[in-house]
Amino acid sequence: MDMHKALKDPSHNKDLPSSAQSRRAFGRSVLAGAASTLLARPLWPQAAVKTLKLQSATNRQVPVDYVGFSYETVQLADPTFFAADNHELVALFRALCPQGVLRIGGNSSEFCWWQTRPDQPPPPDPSSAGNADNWMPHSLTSIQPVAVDRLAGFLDATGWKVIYGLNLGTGTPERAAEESSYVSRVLGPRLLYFQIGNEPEYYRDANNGLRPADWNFEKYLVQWTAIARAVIERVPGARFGGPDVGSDGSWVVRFAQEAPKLFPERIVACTGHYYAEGPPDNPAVTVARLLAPDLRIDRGLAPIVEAAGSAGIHYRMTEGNSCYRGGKPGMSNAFCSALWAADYMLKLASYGCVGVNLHGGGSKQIRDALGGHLPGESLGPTAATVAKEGSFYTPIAGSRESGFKARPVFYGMMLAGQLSGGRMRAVTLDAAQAGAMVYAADMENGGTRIVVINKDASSDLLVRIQSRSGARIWRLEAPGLTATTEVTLAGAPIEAVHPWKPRREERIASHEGFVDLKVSAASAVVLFADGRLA
Ligand code: BDP
Repeated sequence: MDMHKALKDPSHNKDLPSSAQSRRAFGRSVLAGAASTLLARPLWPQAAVKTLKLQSATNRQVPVDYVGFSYETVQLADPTFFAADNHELVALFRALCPQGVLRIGGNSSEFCWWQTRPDQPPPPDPSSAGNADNWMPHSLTSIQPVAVDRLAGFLDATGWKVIYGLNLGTGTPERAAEESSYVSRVLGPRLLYFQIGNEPEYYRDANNGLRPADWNFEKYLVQWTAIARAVIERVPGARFGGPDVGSDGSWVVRFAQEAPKLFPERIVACTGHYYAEGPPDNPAVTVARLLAPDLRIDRGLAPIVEAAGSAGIHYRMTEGNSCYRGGKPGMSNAFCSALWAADYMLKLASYGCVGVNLHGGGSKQIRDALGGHLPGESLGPTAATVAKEGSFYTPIAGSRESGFKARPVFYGMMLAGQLSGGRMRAVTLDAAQAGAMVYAADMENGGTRIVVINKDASSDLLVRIQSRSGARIWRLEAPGLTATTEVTLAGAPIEAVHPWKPRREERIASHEGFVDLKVSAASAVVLFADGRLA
């Protein structure tokens, strides 16, 4: 797999959905209730209806902590951010998931240093300082123990756990040992595992420069091992994930094969990142491409999940989003990113990935992580206003002062999260329709849940599901693919100040052994069947 790289090549071309498809005119809004369902059936032109086919359950269990966020380590420089009394942020984390995973890392993890005493001198300036062509942070930031104390409270308040990134790029085994010892003591069971280094295969790239041009996996593993050993000396129970690559799947496979032999029982996950598109200032990065089929996942993920499985460990996509280099205004912060995220997260679950973290945070933190660059800022008249609230791709925008809000992509994550805790079932439609994606899972309580995503902005999607009993549905809707406001899930916005609950939960009755569902153009649905579907 070479996911991120393929994206970084602007010539990469995907098949675009046939947006020219004519929009089917339906005389009225159907399926608002059982009665209208019965009446609606005859209005549907038979040829347009797709029958959904469910196969038996797979062995892909979607963990309850499947969904999560990824933040820059530099976010810890403000100890009031991940803090129990940051109530709005706590509320939004809890709204997404009662037990999610926060991953802390990113480029800035390579430029943060652990400061235990106020008089402790900082390490020397990094070589990136003052080099405008370098896309890594240009200065070092100290992280104080108080940030980890507060993080513990934040994790208690949210019910979340953390994957904690240590510095390989500019760090030392001694500082990593100090930091990990404190982090592990204070976080205890809230700490899932450490990672060491962020996207290490890029260190040799000219715009990164953390290591010379002869940097390779062998050299990486030697340096990784030196830090892991130092950590284990201070934290006897330490666990690790890695290599947290940007894109190079061959590093993941080698890590899965070699690291567990060096440290038996201590390596719990293989990890990597995935950005659907980028950079934002490339005109080829468009909404249409974001929503087009993305074969890199289909081609790339299976061998990695398999390599992890052979090593007895899991694969987690610890970082990613719709567009690298901070996201693209009008796309990453718009409703299309919600439909993308729901599809992306569930597709990964269907391949046996155990979790997905979407990256975000403030514009300042992401700009600093990118060497002072945030290319989306100069794109279009509203970009600067959007950036004031947060990076373009962040699922949660805002600040303690101004309040926090869920961006559209958050809604897509929340929709995907409805299958957490379930066992995936293979599911298909009997005839293809551009932009139509379906996922299903059997839940422990006996019901089956189905997510239907219609990424096509010009055609409604009509789906027929075999079911003798009825179902409830929640719709994920917005005024259009590029809408940045008025996004709702089950008729309700997700707000930091009120706990989210469904406002419009539609019921569909079964009619002659089938449930019929209309998924409007550019929208998605989660269907909760009353029982387990055959
Ligand atoms: C990833 C880095 C992260 C950046 C992100 C981006 O890990 O720190 O913020 O790319 O490009 O490669 O937006």
